[in-house]
Amino acid sequence: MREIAHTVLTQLQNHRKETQDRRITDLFSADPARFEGYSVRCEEVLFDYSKTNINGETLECLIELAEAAGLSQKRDQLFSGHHINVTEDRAVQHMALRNMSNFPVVIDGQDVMPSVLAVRAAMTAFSKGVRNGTIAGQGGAFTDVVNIGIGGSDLGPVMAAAALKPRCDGPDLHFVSNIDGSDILEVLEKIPPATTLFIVASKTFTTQETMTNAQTARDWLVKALGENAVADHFIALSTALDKTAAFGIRDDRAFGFWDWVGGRYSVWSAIGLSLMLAIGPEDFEEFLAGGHAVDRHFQAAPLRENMPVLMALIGIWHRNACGYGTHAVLPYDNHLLRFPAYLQQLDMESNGKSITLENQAASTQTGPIVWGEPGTNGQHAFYQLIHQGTSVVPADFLIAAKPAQAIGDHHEKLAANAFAQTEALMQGKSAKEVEDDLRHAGMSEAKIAQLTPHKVFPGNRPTCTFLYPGLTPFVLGQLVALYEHKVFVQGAIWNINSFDQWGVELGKELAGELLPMVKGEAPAENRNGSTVGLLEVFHKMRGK
Ligand code: G6Q
Repeated sequence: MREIAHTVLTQLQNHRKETQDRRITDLFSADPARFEGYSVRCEEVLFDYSKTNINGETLECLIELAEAAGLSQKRDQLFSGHHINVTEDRAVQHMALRNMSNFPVVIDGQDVMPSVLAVRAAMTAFSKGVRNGTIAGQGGAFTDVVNIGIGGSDLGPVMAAAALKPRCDGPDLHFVSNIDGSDILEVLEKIPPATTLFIVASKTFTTQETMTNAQTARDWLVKALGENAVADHFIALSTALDKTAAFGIRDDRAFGFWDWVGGRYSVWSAIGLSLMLAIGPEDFEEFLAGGHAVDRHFQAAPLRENMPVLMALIGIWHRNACGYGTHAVLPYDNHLLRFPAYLQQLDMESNGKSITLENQAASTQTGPIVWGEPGTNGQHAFYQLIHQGTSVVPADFLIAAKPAQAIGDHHEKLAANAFAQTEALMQGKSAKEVEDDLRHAGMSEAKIAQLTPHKVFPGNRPTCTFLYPGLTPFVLGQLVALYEHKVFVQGAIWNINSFDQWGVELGKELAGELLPMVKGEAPAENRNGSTVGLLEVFHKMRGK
């Protein structure tokens, strides 16, 4: 963090110290219009942050921090194609993929929109062909599609296909990501080779997991249908089109993208083809349009009304002023089952850094641990800690006004639970309230004294709520883009590079060294005692 921003951060931390005992409920008592003042709308999405411990002064300080960190200039650099991913010397322009305007997007002196639109047109034509059966496998129209990819080449389509499940009217979609053989075997067991399309989704086309799974799928298909079937049954999504041909994939079945699309930002690109096959090109365009609407909002709205900026600033308050270490994402929307996992990659791979852009050790905490599960399931599991544990966990709640599938009063009950949890977390329950309740229930004074401390809820725990009419492709596009820009704003304030991921490399390197030892082809030399011991027992357990 740079000097000036640091000074403002210290002010913010002092402000926190001074307001340590402030109750969120008191902020509501002091300001009857707090909901209006501390909620913001962007198209279909309402973001309510009134149940956080933030007032006008806090917000002023946070906005000052964003300005001191040069947020507006950094945002301009992002959208104008600067190589802000400095360690990889790349621009960051996934927004071009959802650019629904007629404006050019220039990267390295060239408008990339003609290539973006050409790939999208090719994806659309291919999707239409597969969905109407004019593009078919050797046994006829494709009934099943298997996306083989991992990390950014998996999580986006997996999350979005689950989110939009009621819209999935194309071939059945399967995802294989893990190198664990069970992942692919369990899919291969249930699909018919003659009507299955395999998508090899890999930006680099070198990732161990994906290339191993792709080769296994290829061998399986060749065994069933012969070598000639590969050209009809395999397609690729990659930036390495030279490598896809070597695998046996036809040039017109390889859908490209570019190095300015980071893996975890690639669901908008050709990597989204499995999603497009499942929901159809029109819905996919709606998804892009939702993302684009957020891009326009992020660029134009004043900071005080800018949804991703506010999301980020609230996160900074919680992380750097209040010292909270984690952030929970709690969708009251079963279709958002994989959204927390998606956000884990987006946030933790982007901002889990400790070196600044000036090559200094970060002097403040950076990205929090992101986690979560859909409600109401979580309520019967980990919410105990959120309500009464020693750690405060700021949480995002997400809920649609209308259900994806209506039945009885399920949705009203779901919504009541979501709103109730945010109330309970904020209000808590005092010892006096507990005692009154217990007395009213006729309990003895001795028992009341023993039980009361266990039934007290400290409250004052912050939550934000996202409310939207229904989980449409447009709304999903908005939600994803909102969190993307939130992560960008936080990275800008922490002065780190949110777009590289060197931290995933060392483990890969060591796995490469260890493989011959695991296979028993090389002795376990020069390793630490634990690894040597583990390898020895591993081989013994395998009877070798
Ligand atoms: C994302 C990361 C990472 C990447 C996977 C798959 O930002 O870079 O999750 O997406 O490692 O990489 P490939 O697409 O190259 O196979």
